[in-house]
Amino acid sequence: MREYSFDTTAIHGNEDKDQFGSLVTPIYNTSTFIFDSTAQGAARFALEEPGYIYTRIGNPSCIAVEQKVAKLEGGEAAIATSSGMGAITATIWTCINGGEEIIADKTLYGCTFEFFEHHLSRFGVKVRFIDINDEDELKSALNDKTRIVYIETPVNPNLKITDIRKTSKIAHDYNPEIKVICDNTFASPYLQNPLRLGADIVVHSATKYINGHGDILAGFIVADQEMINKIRLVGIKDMTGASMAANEAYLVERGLKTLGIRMEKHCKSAQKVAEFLAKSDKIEKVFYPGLPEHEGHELAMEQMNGLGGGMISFIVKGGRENAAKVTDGVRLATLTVSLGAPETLIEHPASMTHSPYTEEELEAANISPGLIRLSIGLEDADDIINDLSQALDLV
Ligand code: LCS
Repeated sequence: MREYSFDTTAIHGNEDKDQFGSLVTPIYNTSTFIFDSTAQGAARFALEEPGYIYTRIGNPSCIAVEQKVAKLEGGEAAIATSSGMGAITATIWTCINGGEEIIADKTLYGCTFEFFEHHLSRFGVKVRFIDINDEDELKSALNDKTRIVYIETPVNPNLKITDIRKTSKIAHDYNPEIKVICDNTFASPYLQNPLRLGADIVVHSATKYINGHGDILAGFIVADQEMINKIRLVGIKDMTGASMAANEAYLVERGLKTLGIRMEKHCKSAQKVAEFLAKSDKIEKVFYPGLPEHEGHELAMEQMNGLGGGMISFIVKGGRENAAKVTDGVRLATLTVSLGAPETLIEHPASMTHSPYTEEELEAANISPGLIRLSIGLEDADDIINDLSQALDLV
């Protein structure tokens, strides 16, 4: 499916050039597309003739970047969405009915958790939150109502690693119709391709590494052609309307061209910063898949292209109060949520990204009150280390 290497595909992986031979995909700022005749309009609506209809269903700027992301993930097709939550909700709404069930890990991005725990339940969908790495727990949660097994690896915010191949096999052995959905935001397609490991659908917040510049919201869904057609016509067209706009597609395609070189630097610097943090006597525990002491280290190295990613979490000794001394004390790192930007970002998950979790749910999800999350940027690693070092001195 991918003719060239990752970096080459990120630059050349779109199939159509415009009639002027533009090097860069133009921004097709149009909400709708003109039909030559009523018969042609009818044929397009009936999906009997290829061609554009209306930007909510497809736009040439979006199709160009969809083709690239599909190839980079090893999927047949992709949909560009207005945000990561747009990708997640459009996919779930397409694949689930009232009375059916989803199995997910107890630890997830806060808004995904909130959607699963507090909103899907209003429509009669039950979500079973388990430790997805516990094989027995997974096997006993599977039943004839299960339609989706949902994983996020490395997980937001504590970088737990899930074995995509093993989890997909257990789900599909139970029932081949179950859709295994993997949120690949933290790894990016540069480090990990869940579809190649047995997952059925990949979702992304492209707000993060894929766009990589912290300036827009964006998302992607990648799967086989049949599933993508279904999600486009149900989850996107009718149930969420969460399509990507042409301006955003332009920026995402521009950012995507440098994903490979950016990820190399994010990972190299994160490894160095994690090794520094692991030596600090102010820190109780560091979570970084590239550290040999990380619980999922070996699996991560195998599943994630031998690299640990750009995200680090750590628990400061002394809980929430001392954590705030660090998050308030940094000078170079920026106190904000989100991740995957050129700037190093720092946040406190228990009070920010994971605030939808109750105290008990935070504990069950292994999100300690003293946990700090770092998105390592593209600055010089020594400058990031010096900054964290002076902030830890305040504890
Ligand atoms: N999936 C993961 C793993 C995420 O981390 C996020 C956002 C989303 C999906 C949703 O993407 P969005 O709609 O924002 O594009 N994560 C955020 C975070 O950790 N801080 O701010 C947003």
